[in-house]
Amino acid sequence: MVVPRPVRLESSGDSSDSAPFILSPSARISVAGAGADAVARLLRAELASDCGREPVIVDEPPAFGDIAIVIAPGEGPHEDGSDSAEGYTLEVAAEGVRIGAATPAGAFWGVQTLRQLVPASCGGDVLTIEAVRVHDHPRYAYRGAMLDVARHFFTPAEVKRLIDAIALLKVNHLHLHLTDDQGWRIHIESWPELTRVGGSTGSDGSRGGFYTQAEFRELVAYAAERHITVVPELDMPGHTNAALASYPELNPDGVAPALYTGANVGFSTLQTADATTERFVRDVVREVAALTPGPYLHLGGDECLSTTEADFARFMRDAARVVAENGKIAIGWHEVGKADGLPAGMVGQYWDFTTPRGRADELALAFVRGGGSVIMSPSDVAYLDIVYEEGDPIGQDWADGPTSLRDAYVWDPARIVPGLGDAHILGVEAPLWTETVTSIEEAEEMAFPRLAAVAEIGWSAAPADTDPVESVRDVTEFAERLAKLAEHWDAAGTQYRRVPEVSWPEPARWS
Ligand code: TNX
Repeated sequence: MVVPRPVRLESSGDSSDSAPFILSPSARISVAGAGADAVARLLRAELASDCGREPVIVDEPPAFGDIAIVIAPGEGPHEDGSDSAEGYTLEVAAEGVRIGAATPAGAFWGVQTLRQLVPASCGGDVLTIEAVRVHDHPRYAYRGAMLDVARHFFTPAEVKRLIDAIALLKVNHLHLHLTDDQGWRIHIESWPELTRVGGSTGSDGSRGGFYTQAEFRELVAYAAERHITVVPELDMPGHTNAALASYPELNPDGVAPALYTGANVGFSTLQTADATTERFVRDVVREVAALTPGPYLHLGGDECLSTTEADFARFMRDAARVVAENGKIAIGWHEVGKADGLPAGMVGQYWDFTTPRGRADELALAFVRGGGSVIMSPSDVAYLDIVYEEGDPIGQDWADGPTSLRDAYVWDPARIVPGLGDAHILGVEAPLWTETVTSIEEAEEMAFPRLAAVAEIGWSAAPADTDPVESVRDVTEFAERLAKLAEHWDAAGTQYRRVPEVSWPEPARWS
């Protein structure tokens, strides 16, 4: 009963060693190997907040009834004889619980599986976990969620709450869309007006806000502790009205426009082929790269309807080279595939439909020809801001909406762009745009349960070549696992949409 579905989960329920594990008050967490202690501390914090238990952590071999976390080469699950970087094994038996992994990330994902196996109502005296054996590793290295903090701003505390919720689903990248027409959300020391002016408001005149560099570093560190890499996006040369309103010299006509709080796209552009703009790009990329330990920096490049094709191509090539000079791998929305001379290894993010329209397929493949790879975010199934049902008050419907749980679950990343298979797909990402999403509770309700569907597509086994996608994605079976997961969401206060495909747990009532 785990989401994403593990590669192998055997219930030991019918065998002789079927007795469940009982977490006694004297149980300890035994750690071995570099990084095991940090994972154990997170497990203890989770057991404390989920179940009111705080086992001691010991650096000695496990005794009967302990939870062991062992990190060492060869401890991961073996596929084709190699340790998988994020894989883990988990055994739950009467004698104890044992998580084995070759890396701390693997052990952390093992802990997330264990959390889901612990009954959500674990606050009582006896905590029992059914006996199982799990052998698990991800399909893709990149499993992402995106939060648009530019249209509506979300505080660091709110983003942390989302980080906790996505970690449970083994999502390992959080893409923050930091800049757009409606707001600039990351402080840049060398261009302070970007946040003073450009960060002062948001969509529909909502509260503005921005992250100081210290806050941003702290957010990145919080995510990193949970084995989640933050991917910062500075969207350019379009989607830049907030920057243009802050500095007149970035504008093609040299005049700063008013701040923008509407929901149109495609109307703004930086002045390209210009020394001031070039200095701006170098400065913002340098400062954000310095704040980012992760390998990626996203440059946007979508919907540049006010930039000529030639200016767009030259601008994206030059900006992507600046990212590479700063030691980061550039990511761009798939339109950036129009540019020649991109740095080798640049990553494209595909956001057209599951049936590619126009040149979207060709533009995605351009990144592969350049030695890079592609993140799949097909908007008709993976966009979390699309309405669940016709008439929903929150969300948009332009991407072939509504998008039901079934739509979000029954598709495969390797069956979208002909010629783009798993060898060149870095992973999947579900973006949440926030033109109409005004609070973190609303954001969660748009994200869950559909993000769980995309997380499973990113982690769990692929359908065999000749099999239909449904062979590994049975909505009815997924719905049963979601109903269990929702008990954990309820316990954590995570909001989710009670879509009709799932028999959700009874809402908690006042007694
Ligand atoms: C398209 S997808 C956009 C965003 C909007 C979103 C709304 C993409 C790369 N750009 O600017 O917020 O649609 O669904």
